[in-house]
Amino acid sequence: MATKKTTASAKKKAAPAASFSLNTTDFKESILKHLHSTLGTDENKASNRAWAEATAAAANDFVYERLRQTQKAHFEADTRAVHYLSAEFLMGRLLSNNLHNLGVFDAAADALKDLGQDISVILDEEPDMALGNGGLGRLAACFIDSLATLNYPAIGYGIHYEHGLFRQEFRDNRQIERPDEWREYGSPFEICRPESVQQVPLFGYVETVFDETGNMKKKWHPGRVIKGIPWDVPIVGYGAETVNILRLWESRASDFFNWDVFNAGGYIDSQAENAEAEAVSKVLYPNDETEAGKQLRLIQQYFFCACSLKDIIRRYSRAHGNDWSKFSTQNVMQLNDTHPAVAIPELMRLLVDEHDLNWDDAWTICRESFAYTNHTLLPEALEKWDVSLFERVLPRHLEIIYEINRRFLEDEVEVKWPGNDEIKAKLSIIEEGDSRKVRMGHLSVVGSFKVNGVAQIHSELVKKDLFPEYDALFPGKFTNVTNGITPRRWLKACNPRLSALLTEKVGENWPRDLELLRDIAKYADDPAFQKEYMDIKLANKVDMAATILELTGVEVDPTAIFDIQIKRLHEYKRQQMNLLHILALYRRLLENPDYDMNPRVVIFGSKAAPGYKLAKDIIYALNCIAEKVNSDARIKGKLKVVFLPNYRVTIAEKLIPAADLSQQISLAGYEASGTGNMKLALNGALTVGTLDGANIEIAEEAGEENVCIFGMNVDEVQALQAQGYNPWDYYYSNPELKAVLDWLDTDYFTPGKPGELSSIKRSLLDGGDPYMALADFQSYSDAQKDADSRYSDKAGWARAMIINTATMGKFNSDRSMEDYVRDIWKLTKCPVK
Ligand code: GPV
Repeated sequence: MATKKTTASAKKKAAPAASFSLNTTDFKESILKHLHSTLGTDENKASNRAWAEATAAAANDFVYERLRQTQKAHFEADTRAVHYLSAEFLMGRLLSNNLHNLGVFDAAADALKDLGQDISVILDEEPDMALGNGGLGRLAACFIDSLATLNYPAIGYGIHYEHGLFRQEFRDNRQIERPDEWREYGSPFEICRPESVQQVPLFGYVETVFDETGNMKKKWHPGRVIKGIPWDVPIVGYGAETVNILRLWESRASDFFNWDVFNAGGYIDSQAENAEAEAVSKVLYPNDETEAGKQLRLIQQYFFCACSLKDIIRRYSRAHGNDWSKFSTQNVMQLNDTHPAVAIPELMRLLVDEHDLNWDDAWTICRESFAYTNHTLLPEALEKWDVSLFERVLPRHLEIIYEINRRFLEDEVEVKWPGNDEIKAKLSIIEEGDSRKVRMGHLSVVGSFKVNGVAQIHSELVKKDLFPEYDALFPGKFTNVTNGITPRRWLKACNPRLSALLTEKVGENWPRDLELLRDIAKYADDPAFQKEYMDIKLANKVDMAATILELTGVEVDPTAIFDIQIKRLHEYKRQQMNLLHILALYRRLLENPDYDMNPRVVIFGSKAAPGYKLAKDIIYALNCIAEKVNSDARIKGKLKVVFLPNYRVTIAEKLIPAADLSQQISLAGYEASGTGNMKLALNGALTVGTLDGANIEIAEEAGEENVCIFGMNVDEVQALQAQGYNPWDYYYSNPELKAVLDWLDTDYFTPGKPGELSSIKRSLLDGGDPYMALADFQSYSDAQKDADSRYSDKAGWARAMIINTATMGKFNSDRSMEDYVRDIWKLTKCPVK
């Protein structure tokens, strides 16, 4: 990273975070003014919500001013910009983040205090903006934070879902889903921009026509048109020099289309049309890493891509008119996975059909403008659309895809591998077979100038296992950018105690330059510093224990090991292996109440996709096991199990600062990167992890001795798969493993209802254990034992935690952004004022 070599002392003298000042008195006046004139209430009767909105409005006075300055600077400089196209942005709460990035958090806290209000209570009013499922959506949120912080011209484009990820409740230990209502009464963090509405055509048919000069043209007669309404969420960079925007599209029925129906006497029908159009942005698909193949999802994807491209073109044309020669020097579009891949044929359609470019020129522009990030190798996540569905929804786009494919196979594949039909079938954007399909990953690779994976090992596997022929055909197209996280949200704001200590030691610039934290490594063996650091960890655990009690009624000991697995529920992430280990510990304690282990609280936070049966069974099992274990007096509180309901960004912000152990236990080769692993390590937790995704790089940075690595590596996994994996071998040869699996068939955890937990055992034995939990079980159990004995060595443990915090600089998402800028986007900074 560019700033790595800057000395700490130079950094300490750098300008403070805020580029303007706002003292407590000003802030107080501003909050009162907004309470009166924006909220129409007064301090004697204001609800917490009103206080929160008034505080947001006070902050917005600055945000909007910086936004205006930013837009002016970008327009005047006419700079190249990146457009981050993503179906998900998992923003979490915005007020606390904006106050931190504006540099006025303390002023706001003091102002509210003077007004008799507690800022933490006020901040708690805000619902999470959960317009994403998990890592992919949260990554997008971290990236736009970093882009604004680094003064890069960037826009995030996505969908303004009315309902974000469902709210999770437990009923009789089972997950039930309730609709998320993040903006039931509006949100103070978004601005509607009716002046930038876009029309989106859908369905219909394609007509071949000839223009005056006899040229053949294609004319799409859409069956419907819906409109996209943009909502802008200001993205405040740290220090608030740049304020970029996240532009989210809301769908509505198109006025003019509706009037026809209305005037024809179809008032009632027109209401049905409204509902259909509004359905497009109504709800986020809750399937993480599985493609559903549903029509509405394809329409969602096309909807936000079509709106975004027209928006980009409108902005471009304002400066460059009909001169398309600079389009790809002014614009780059990053595809966050294949969800926005339909933007490629849409840009072709706009250029060829609507702006009369010839195919070759249009294709050159496309291929110079798109870049694609792959986030998984899981086959069930690689999107494929039935040709018949595509044809119905987007008939012209299907034609364009066929033409892209025909030229690609004839001009590129045939030239490289003449007469090789097998390779052609493999590389074709169309999958042949009983039902023909459009392969969105193939389309993304063919239509982009760069393709990146999200951690070193993942990027290697993308080349080696997923797209080897493409890598041979397009040398240099494939690259890596390791993911990152914003240290503003994931350390400064969420862990104020540790942040204060770090600032005291290395100065106030670490939230920009996380490499500065390396400096604290020199205190790793200093008993006084160790005490300060561990006192903070304990205080965070005490807070967390209170939250656990409040949310679950379970009492936990803050001095116990807080062992945390927080992530979506997936077989490949292997929560079921953690479950087996809990049963093993419980069994050891029952057999020997003096079994030597530190008290441990195993904490889960996780949502299962509503249709993912086994994932929901695992949640159910963990809740049942928790009930039994937590109330079993025989084990004297040495083991507790907690499953926190409705895990989300806001819960993560409380849990991560309180973690001792970070469970990152995916089968090697399956977790593309992981980003929770980075957040937990930055906040001091030791990783119990496989050599998968970014765990490998975390271990490199922290040093092998400061993580607990276990299990098969990618090569060993692939070798075992090739040789033929038989989970029964492990069942019969490991008595403890057999005992805990058999336990699941009894009614021990579900009194009177034997067999209720059997699906987990079945999936691991009859089901073939596709993610090899049984093969890694013993090694996992050993690593957990190792972690336990290291926890007993207080000084050694403190040292390891400190080193973890000190060495996570690489995982600053600012570094990820600089990597993208250097290797892919080629942007230049545009300082504002
Ligand atoms: I594809 N990821 C996700 O959260 N949802 C998805 O639909 C897909 C990928 C995740 C990966 O699983 C993580 O390993 C990765 O860290 C994250 O994307 C961000 O790259």
